[in-house]
Amino acid sequence: MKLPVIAALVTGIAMGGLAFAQDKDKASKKKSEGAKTVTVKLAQQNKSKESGTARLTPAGDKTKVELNIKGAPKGVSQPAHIHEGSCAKLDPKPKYALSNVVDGKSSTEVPVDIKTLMAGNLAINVHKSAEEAKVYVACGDIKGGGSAKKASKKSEK
Ligand SMILES: [Cu+2]
Repeated sequence: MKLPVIAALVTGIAMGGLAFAQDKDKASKKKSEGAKTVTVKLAQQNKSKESGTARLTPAGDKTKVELNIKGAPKGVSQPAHIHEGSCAKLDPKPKYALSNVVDGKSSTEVPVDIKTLMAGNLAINVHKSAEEAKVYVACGDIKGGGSAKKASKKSEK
């Protein structure tokens, strides 16, 4: 006669745990709401013929930054950063370091949420090489790159 009671109790605990898990799931979803993936266009600089995109994907209080550069020289490691300022007027001191672009690709998780990135006066740039870091080859202002229209530019790859 005791068994059904225990069974009910166990089920209750299990369901309680499930509900808790779902709540947690909802909470984390809510947190990232309104913070969607943003694509920033990177334009060539100094006639580099290198251009492409930076995709910013929210990852909680961090942001994944993926660079895709067309026309990047093969096998060359190109430094990339997020700087304060705009491409027209860049603070030469990097604000956040990104992984070097190699063969046109770079992926980094920066320790700042996407809203902060979008709200800041920031730009993403790529340098020619470690030796010629002073030469900028591509740049994009994060601000203004966040329009929904730009996200539909998938044809570029
Ligand atoms: Cu830089």
